[in-house]
Amino acid sequence: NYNRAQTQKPDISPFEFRNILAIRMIWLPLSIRKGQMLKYLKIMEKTLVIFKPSAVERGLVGRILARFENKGLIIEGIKMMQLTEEILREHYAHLVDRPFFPSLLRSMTATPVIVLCLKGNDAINVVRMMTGATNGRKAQPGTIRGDFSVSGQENVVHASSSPEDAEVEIARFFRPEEIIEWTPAGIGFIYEPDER
Ligand code: IDP
Ligand code: MG
Repeated sequence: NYNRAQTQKPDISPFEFRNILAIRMIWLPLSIRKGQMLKYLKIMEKTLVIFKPSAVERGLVGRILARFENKGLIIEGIKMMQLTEEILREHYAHLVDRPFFPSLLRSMTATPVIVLCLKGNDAINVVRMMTGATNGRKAQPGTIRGDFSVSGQENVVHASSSPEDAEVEIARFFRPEEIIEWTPAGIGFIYEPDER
């Protein structure tokens, strides 16, 4: 029954909810242990990944996706789409004046791409580390770019580079209803309680 994987949200009356909230607000300043404090901070992050035309065209989608799944990242959004000049001028706004921008535009619109929203503790950093340096020739072996690319432009994946960028980029490529919040049934074997 795949519904078991969904986050279980118990029915709770507004009255009970207010009580729990009041208890938490008193308890929070009292809980000085790191583990207890962490429970009240939002440590699960979401990040945006794009499988570029260089990944789609070369049939690398499954292998790259498997790396993220193997790592324990949680897929909360995934779809195929055709990028346009308009969305790329926004997404690569920091590069529009660079001489290689027309070439980057052509490359990123050459085939449809696959966009993903991945969730995890410190997901933005974790995914960037897995992605490797921009230029595939400089990226460490073992990273996605290091293992699957030899080019500065045709570097198979995009990954958000900061929490601010991640938020904007997820909203740029997904409608809110396309991001599905859920928790795998086996989350306790991916993280310890204080890590999620
Ligand atoms: P990033 O993808 O590692 O975050 P950015 O500097 O944000 O790197 O550049 C976005 C994308 O633009 C790169 O992934 C790459 O495809 C392309 N790009 C960046 N610099 C160059 C370059 O010097 N020549 C060709 N393409 C480049
Ligand atoms: Mg970038």
